Amino acid sequence: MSLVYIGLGANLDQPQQQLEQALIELAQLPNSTLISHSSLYHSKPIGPQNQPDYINAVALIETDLTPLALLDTLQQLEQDHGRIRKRHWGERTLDLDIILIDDQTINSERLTIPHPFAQQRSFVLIPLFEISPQLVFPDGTALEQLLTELDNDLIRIRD
Ligand code: A4P
Ligand code: MG
Repeated sequence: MSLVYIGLGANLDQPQQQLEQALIELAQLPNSTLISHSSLYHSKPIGPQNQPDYINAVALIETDLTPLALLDTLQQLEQDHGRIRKRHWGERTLDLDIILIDDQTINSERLTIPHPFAQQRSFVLIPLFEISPQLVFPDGTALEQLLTELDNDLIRIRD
């Protein structure tokens, strides 16, 4: 059994509804339980600026799936949301990133855990702080410390 934080993002095709639906689907993942999730947040795009603003959130699940089985399942969910991968860091109907798996570090061809950019991204860290303020990354960095170094440029839209 692993505790897994999942970052959700969307900026196309009614992104708020995409995320609300994705949270329902995460609650129905096989061999898994949805423990909690953050509010939804508006955020400015990181990467190419000529794309719509994002809606972001973070969810915490408990799962018996292996990391790669979980990745497969999440990628299938992205496909079900009609995701077309247009460009790196570009627009998408649903992006599901695995942020953390327990205190594991994974560097394989398909999976990097912790997610390589999580520690720099307010759209990950702020929702994460909402559900797990005491969280410490596997390298010993406290989430609370990261947030003191970061602008809070997110707007919370819903509980
Ligand atoms: N992969 C490796 N590690 C992971 C992981 N921890 N979780 C591999 C999920 N996938 C992981 O991902 C490409 C490959 O990464 C997968 O096949 C998997 O094997 P992708 O999401 O399909 O590729 P991408 O479109 O290039 O996106 P990438 O690199 O994942 O971009 P990000 O980091 O997801 O960023 N701005 C705001 N405000 N909010 C956002 O949510 N998101 C992005 C996308 C850019 N700007 C944003 C946001
Ligand atoms: Mg991704």
